[in-house]
Amino acid sequence: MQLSPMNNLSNVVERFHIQGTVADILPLGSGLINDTYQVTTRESEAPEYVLQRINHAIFQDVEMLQANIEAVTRHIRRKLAEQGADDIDRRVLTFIDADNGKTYWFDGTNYWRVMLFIPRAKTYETVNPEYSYDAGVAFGNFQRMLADIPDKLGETIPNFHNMEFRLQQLREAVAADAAGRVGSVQYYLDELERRADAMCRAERLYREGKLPKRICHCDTKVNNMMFDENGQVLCVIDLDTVMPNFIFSDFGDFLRTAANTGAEDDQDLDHVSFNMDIFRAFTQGYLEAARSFLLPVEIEGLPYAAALFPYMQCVRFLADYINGDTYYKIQYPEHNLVRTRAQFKLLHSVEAHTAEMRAFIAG
Ligand code: GN1
Ligand code: MG
Repeated sequence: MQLSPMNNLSNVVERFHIQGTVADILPLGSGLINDTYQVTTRESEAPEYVLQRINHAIFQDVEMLQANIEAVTRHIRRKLAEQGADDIDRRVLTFIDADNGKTYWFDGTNYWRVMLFIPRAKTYETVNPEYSYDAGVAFGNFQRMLADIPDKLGETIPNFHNMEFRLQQLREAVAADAAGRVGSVQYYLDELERRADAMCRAERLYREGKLPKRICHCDTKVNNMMFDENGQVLCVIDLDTVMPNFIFSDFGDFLRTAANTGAEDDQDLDHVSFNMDIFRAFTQGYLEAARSFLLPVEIEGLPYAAALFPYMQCVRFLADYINGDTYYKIQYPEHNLVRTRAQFKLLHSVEAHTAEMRAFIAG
């Protein structure tokens, strides 16, 4: 990434209409795309903030990105107010205006945004079944609240969770072999191709008019949910990818991260497996919140969704490895290959539980 002309982060924050004066700016979180910082303020009565550099190579239409996020947070805020919810500033993100009257600032090189830091809240990389149940309810409610959003949301990353498109990208990566790595990953390529048809089922059902798109979060990693000091879900964060999609996205991506007994990039594959207790708890919560608006084809497709997301992530990590690591942040040279292996192991474990998942859903 190029150095910014306003490399001094506090100069960036000063472009936004924050209360108080900046004390410190520290790295925050573990996202693979944007750069995130916590901004503390000197005055005890002033709130703290989150500063983010938007990854503009990935989110190319920042105007659309922020318009989506503003529409979503506005709508959720209104729903919460109608429900008489308290503590609304901790239940939905609040974006701060910049000098240009927008919720982002372009410094000539980078795009930035600032939001309120949610105090006394936590994210987790792993959760127990009780938290998973709550997360299921929360993501179900998130989709339900957004079902009647009046604004038309754009696709901030076109074809983001389109499996056919992701496979095409992998095949293009293989054909180009830019980093000379294809020879060493043939086993994974074969295994992925063997499942390709089955995994593109959602796109086929959509073309046949049988499967709808709804407003989804599309990045329901377990660490994108905030919990309060009592373990209650406060809100869903990381709204960059909120867009119309199949509900499979939100269901599948949560389980990909939360039901994995290992890490997304675990080097020890013995750690990685699919935890059915988390599956059952999350599914129960999700269906309690979402059953009223889901179609049978969506409910029946939930076990497929549980497999689709480790599969899709495998395809995306492997394509990035083959391309020479141009998309995801990596910490060491083989990181994307390690991620691919771990996601593939998870996929295997999900596949072994297909019948059990179906039985649970048929209930
Ligand atoms: C990225 O930014 P982060 O870490 O929440 C990615 C997701 C992947 C995830 C894999 C815009 O999410 O789609 O599932 O990494 N976001 C984008 O960990 O590509
Ligand atoms: Mg995130």
